[in-house]
This record gives sequence, C-alpha cells and structure tokens, in this order.
Amino acid sequence: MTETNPLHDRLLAPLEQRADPFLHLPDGRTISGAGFYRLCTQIAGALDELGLRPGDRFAAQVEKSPEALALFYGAAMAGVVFLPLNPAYTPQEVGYFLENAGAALFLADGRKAPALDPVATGCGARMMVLNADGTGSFAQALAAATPRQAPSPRAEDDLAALLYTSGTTGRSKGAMISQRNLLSNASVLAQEWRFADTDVLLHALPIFHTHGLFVATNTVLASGGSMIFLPRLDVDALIDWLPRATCLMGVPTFYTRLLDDPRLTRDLVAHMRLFVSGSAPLLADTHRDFATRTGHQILERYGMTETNMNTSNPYDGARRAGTVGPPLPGVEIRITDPDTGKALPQGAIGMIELRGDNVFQGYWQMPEKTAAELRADGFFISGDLGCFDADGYLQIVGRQKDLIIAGGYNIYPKEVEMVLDALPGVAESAVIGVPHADLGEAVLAVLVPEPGVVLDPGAIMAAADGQLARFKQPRAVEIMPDLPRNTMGKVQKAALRERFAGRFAGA
Ligand code: MCA
Ligand code: AMP
Repeated sequence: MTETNPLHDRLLAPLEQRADPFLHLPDGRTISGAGFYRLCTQIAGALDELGLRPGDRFAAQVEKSPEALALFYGAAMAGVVFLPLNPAYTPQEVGYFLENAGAALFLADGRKAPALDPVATGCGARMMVLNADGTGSFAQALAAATPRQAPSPRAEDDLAALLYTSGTTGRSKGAMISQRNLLSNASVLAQEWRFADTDVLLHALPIFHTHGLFVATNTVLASGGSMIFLPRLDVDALIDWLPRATCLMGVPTFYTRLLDDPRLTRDLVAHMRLFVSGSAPLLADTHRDFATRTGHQILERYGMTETNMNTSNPYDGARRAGTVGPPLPGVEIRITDPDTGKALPQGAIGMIELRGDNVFQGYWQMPEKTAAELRADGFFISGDLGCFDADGYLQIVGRQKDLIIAGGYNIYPKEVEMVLDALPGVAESAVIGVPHADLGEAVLAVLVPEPGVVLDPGAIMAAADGQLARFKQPRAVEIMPDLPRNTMGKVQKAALRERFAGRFAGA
C-alpha cells in the first residue's frame, strides 16, 4: 500500500476492520473500532465542508467524550492541525491561543459558548458547539457531512498538532508536533511496554495533553487494544473498572489517591499487567507503598509536550523508584553544563538535552524562542536538571525553568505573577510551588503590599478568578513586607519554598 497519510494509515486505518470494542464507556455502551473510524471520517468530511484545508488550525475546548477524542484523528485524516485546549482555561486565555494559532475553527462546550463567542469572533475563528453528550452545532454538521473516503495526503514531517505550553516569560508557546513525532513514539512505547491487542487501558486522564491524548491513545491504537474511557479521575469508578482493565496510565495523584483508598488491595489488581506514571515526579515513597500494597512496581517514565516520551523504566528488569529509567530506543540524551552547553561526564548533574524523532519541530511563529531552546544539532534544551547513574538510569533532580507542576498540570509562576502584580495595592509578588500531598506541588503566592496598604488574601484570590484558570490560581496567599533577594537583586525563590514548605501540610 502506498502511504498517503502515515498517521491515518498506521494508527487509524486498522480500526476500520475492527468489529470489537475500541472504547468501553462508563454507561456500559461500547464503540467498536469500525464505529470510531466512521466517526473520524465524518469529522474529516465535516472539516472539509466547513472549508478547512490541510495545514489549517482547528481548536477545541470541549469536555472529554468519544467525539472529543475523535476530533484529533478526524483532523489528522483531513490534514488539519489540531489544537486541544483545557476546559479550565478562561475566555481570556482561550483568546490568546486562538489568536496566536490563527485558528480557522473553534469548538466550544455549549455552556461556555456565550462567553466564548465574542472571543472567537475577535480572533477571526468560526465557533461551533460540541457538548459532552455528543450534541451541538458541530454534531449536526457531522451528521450531515459526507464522510471522507480517503485521507488527505500528508508526509511524516507535516504538522499534526499544536500543543501550547506556558513559558518562563508568561507567554504560552505552541509546540509544533509532526506526524513523525507521534508515530515514532507510539511504536516505541507499544513495543517497550509490550502492548498487544488483548490490552484494555483504563483511561481517566484528560485528552487535551500529551499524556492522555498521545501516550495513552496512540499506544493503544498502535497495538490494536481498547480503552475503558472514563470522563475524569474518580477513584470509585477506577476501582469499579480496574477488574476489566489490564493497564492504567496516570499522573502521581492517581496513585496517591488509590493508595488512600482501602479498597486498593493485592486481589483487586492481581490480574493487572502494567501501571504507568508520568507528567510529574512520583515520590519514591509512593512507588514503594504501591508495591507493598499491590505487588506491582509502578513504571515511571519521563516526557514533555515538546518531546513526547523520552525515557522509561524497563518493562522487564528493575524499575527504580526515584528514577525515570534509561532513554527510549531512538532517543539520545546528553547532560550538559547549563551555562556553557558543554557535555558533562557520566554521573554529573546538568541540563537534560534530548534529540530524536520524538522531538518537536519548534514553537509556532516564535523563531527566537525555538532558536533559544532547540540547538542547531537537533538537541532540545529541556529545562530539567538530571544525571545518569552507572546503569544508565536517568534521575531528574530539579528544574532550571521556574515551573510548578500541580496534579500533572504545568503552571509557570511568571504568568500568575503578572496577574497578581497588576492588582491594586500589590507592590510585587513571588509565586512558588510547595509540597502538597494530593497534587505533589500546590501554588502559593507571596505578596508584598504597597506602602500603607493592607492586602486581603480573599480579595486577591477573587481578583485572580476569571483571569487565570482555576488550577493556576494560588491555593494560599502569604503577605511579607519584602521578598528575600540575592546580591544581584534576584528573588530567592528557594528561600521562600523552604520557609513555606509546610504550608499545605495535611492538605
Ligand atoms: C483540578 N484542580 C487543580 C488541578 N486539577 N488544581 C491544581 N492542579 C490540578 N492539577 C482544581 C480545580 O480547579 C478545582 O478547584 C479543584 O481542584 C477540584 O477540581 P476537580 O476537577 O474535582 O479535580 P480532580 O478531578 O480531583 O483533578 C485532579 C487531577 C487532574 C486528577 C490531578 O488535575 C488530572 O487529571 N490531572 C492530570 C493532568 C495531566 O494529564 N497532565 C499531563 C500533561 P475549585 O474547587 O477551586 O474550583 S502532559 C505532560 O505533562 C507530559 C508530556 C508528560 O510527561 O506526560
Ligand atoms: P509538560 O510541559 O506538561 O509537557 O511537562 C513536562 C515537564 O513535566 C517536564 O519537563 C518535567 O519537568 C515534568 N515531568 C514529566 N514526567 C516527569 C517525571 N516522570 N518525573 C519528573 N518530572 C516529570
């Protein structure tokens, strides 16, 4: 067969012949492989009829549903670049993404449509509605569309998705992800994690990020398996469905919440084949406690939006707590001096740099940012600091980038500080991540009032609402007369993190 659209041909086309379930839904219904494929052809047909052409950007801020999952694959079939957005983003945040990406079409949930309509119009994007129950104007367009018979021709280097990641300057950047980036990772993960057509993945992650959309779904598609498709993390539902699954992928919060539940027993998961964790550091204690309780060693891996997956603890062989394992096949990693970029000897701590077919194509229309992070020799400067042990396992020891990861969501302090600094009475702010039992880290804002002003933390929180997605908003506010600074005048966030380390103890 001549490949015309590799992502369609390798991941999607095999579904067409599958009468067996691809998705098991919470209400007991199933969607067969062929049914899901048909949905994708309808989406591709509707995108054509709505005037989208290969390379155009198509954004969606919708709730998790089978239709929402099919949007990416329908778009890939039509050659359209998909831009998924967290439903938690405010209309203001959405406006930036639509504008920056030059989105031609934007799908919103009906409940948010009134607030988003003017935003989409202002950005020149056509807005349609897709609700979680599969209704809305886009659903009507699908029903009326002529399904696409064949995919739009694409090459492996063509873009499949634009995923926005926040930046240290507070301005989000669109990571350009090609078909090759996704396909190389899907086949490597399916092979390394021994996925087969007998696998049933318990899917409770969001589908607007790399983890739930690409790592989970593409790996299952590459191996012919199926998914139990839950709308969100709900421990009761996980426990109900675990007996019918073979694998689970989650962020560390999945595992700490499961451990908090006495129903998590060795018997409950005796039949399970694999538990994968990523997107945030898994505490070594969580790894050990899970192994003691269930007999399963969680397999921890390391990835980024810009690179997909880079390293993984082995399927066979030691899964070491506190490490993210050796590089995946096809991924090169070097540890460099963060100041000079020179390679460091084995064992030294330095900047993790990554190269391979998994590494993105650069930031959308931001050549300076691309040049600053993607070297001419193809290595991407991750912003994560780490070292290799003598057996080639990578350990992430910190981050050079000022980033908070709460429950697997990234929050760039700068973005929050810009909002807080603009509030009346605030002279300056420092936003930090401090330990939180459930989320790993939680956002804390330290504020310095202007002279003579008494700041009200409740009012500060209320003022941030509407400007920042809830998950980025501080969970607590501390007031200080001034911020600790080093001799260069730079705020010493490490000192603040130390001082407020116990702020969420018991949370
Ligand atoms: C929800 N809230 C949060 C978070 N999630 N706050 C901080 N951090 C979060 N992650 C807030 C809500 O706004 C709400 O606030 C309150 O917490 C409860 O919300 P709810 O929806 O009930 O939360 P939840 O269902 O308990 O969700 C927590 C969660 C979820 C299960 C940890 O956030 C999640 O599924 N995270 C996974 C993220 C993920 O997939 N990351 C992968 C990125 P209020 O009550 O005030 O309104 S991809 C990546 O990182 C790379 C590539 C990689 O390596 O994978
Ligand atoms: P994102 O921008 O959402 O793709 O987040 C990527 C960042 O998440 C990485 O640069 C790491 O800092 C972090 N990350 C992902 N997986 C792990 C892991 N297993 N352990 C520690 N940090 C991780």
